[in-house]
Amino acid sequence: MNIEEIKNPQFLKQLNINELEDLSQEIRRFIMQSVATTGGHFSSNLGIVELTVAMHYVFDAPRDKIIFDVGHQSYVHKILTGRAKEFKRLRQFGSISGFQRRHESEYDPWEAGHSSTAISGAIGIATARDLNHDDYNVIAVVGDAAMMSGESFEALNYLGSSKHKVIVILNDNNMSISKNVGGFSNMLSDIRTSKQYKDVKDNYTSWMMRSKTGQRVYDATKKVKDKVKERVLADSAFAQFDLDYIGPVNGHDMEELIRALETVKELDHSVILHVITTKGKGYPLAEEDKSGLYHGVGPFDLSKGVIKPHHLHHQMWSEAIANHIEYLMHEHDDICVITPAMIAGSQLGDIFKKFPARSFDVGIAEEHAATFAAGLSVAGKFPFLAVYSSFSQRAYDQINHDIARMDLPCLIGLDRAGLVGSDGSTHHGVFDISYLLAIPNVIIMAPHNQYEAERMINTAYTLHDHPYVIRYSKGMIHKHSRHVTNTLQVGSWDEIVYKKENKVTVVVYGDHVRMAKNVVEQNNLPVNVINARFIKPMDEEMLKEISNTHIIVYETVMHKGSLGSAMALYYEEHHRNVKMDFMAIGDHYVTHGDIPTLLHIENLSPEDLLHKIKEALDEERKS
Ligand SMILES: Cc1ncc(C[n+]2csc(CCOP(=O)(O)OP(=O)(O)O)c2C)c(N)n1
Repeated sequence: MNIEEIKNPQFLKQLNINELEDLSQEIRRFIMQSVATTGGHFSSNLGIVELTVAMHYVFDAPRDKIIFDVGHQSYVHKILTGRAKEFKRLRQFGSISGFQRRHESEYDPWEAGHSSTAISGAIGIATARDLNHDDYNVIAVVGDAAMMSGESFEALNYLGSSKHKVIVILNDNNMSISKNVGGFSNMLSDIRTSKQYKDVKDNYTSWMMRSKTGQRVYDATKKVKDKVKERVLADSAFAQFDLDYIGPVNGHDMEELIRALETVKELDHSVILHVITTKGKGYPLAEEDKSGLYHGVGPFDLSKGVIKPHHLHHQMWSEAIANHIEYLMHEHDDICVITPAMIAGSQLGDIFKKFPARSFDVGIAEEHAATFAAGLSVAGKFPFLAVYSSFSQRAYDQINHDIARMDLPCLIGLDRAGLVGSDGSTHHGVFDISYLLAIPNVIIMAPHNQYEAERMINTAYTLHDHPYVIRYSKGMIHKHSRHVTNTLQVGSWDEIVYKKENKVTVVVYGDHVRMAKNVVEQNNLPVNVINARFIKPMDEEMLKEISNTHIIVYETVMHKGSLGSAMALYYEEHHRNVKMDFMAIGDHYVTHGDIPTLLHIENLSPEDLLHKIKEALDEERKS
């Protein structure tokens, strides 16, 4: 069958088990080929093919609401709901997102990108359904790692006492991006492997082979369920939440899946259906991957597999930061490293190998990660918490209430700061400056190259006086093998290009320093470029010095609460009448697309900066 011709999932109802299995294989091949061409989430989608086909066979979307937690594993769902043609431009500007999006399809009842919201959202929808006297199913599909995050637990706790039915499908592949961690994960492993479970499962499966839907199914299910509860799950988390549990079932066995889904559909109350899948199913390299290499991929050759690019002279920002932290860890045994489930993305693999006792992957648990860091700091350690800027939003209260309020020495590395491209609105790191500027005690830094980053890290460690935040982008920077050991004056800005007679000044930080310098130098413009490497505190001497020039503040963060807005407030408070232009993101969410396209859409491209500078120069010439 031509996968691109699929309009909606209705046709599935006419297929028999063999045909559903064949279709699953075709969809799997389609995903492999198209994601290897465009890049995107690879292994999670290969693992969920049969489960998604079976869900659309048993349920009636869009009437029944299927919510994928995070949404990165919704490709099969997108294909079955008429979006296969769009996969050629997956995650590109103007095309389909890599996550569920309500405006994209009536089959997407929910949106996410950050994890562990599906069960809460599903409970809300189910509650509204019942208040409206409607009758449809609400299904939340949640990965085993997303299930362990706090919001999922809060939702499960609530669901256990709610009368509004939600079907929670636990898609358990024993993997987060890399290996899943934690006690709950161990509990799931026990269920998967225990002999006891196997006995129960055998009974359960053989029962299911005979089952019919309706009251008989319910009664029988209840018996099995009670048996499962009694024999295996007496101590399990789900029983403690007072929730029904069925499974585990083999997530690659179509017949078993359909019977299990028909069973949970017939129940009159909420249930957890535990489905075991293999992440990367069908592509051996992805099946074996434990590091997360195949979780999200760029374009790659299927016949060769993903080859990690080795750049001699360049490196990712995350790599530069991790390398220097590792360098310091050799010297200082009080430095500890924490990541909420992002070892691979934050390039912490080497640190975890070399310093296992001082490296902590806490799972998808940003709130816990921040308060855990606070605890380490209180007891005399120096924590480095590496967290993606957008995911750090989860830990706002912990950074504020636990770290900053106690003014605890630590370093928070905000990775993927600024626009991130194809992951889109949920993932752009554009809010951190706005939310951090309001918090007392926090020093906010944005380096423009490796040496500056190292000096910032040294400063935070040497001074040991406050929480420091260092924000860096998804981009690449020049690589130096030598490390620097000196520090910076906190709050000092740097004159990259400066002449007293210049009437226009561009204030910029991070990656954009180089861009602004290039724009000014390549066009021979009489314009200052200031590297505002400390967003907080600002360099007041420099603020005074440039206050008689026309200032352009260029940032790729939300304008409200930006450095530009802090500067404007400073000048206002000091009664200085300064001409200022602001280049930043307006009051809207930025969509997905490659970064140059997004910069263009947001009027933040180098050409836009050049245009703004020329306007300012014209204005100054005239005045
Ligand atoms: C709050 C938050 N933190 C981190 C991430 C990054 N992230 C995306 S998917 C993922 C792993 C999800 O694992 P799991 O839920 O088991 O689903 P799987 O991909 O294995 O199917 C992580 C950590 C995120 N999306 N949201």
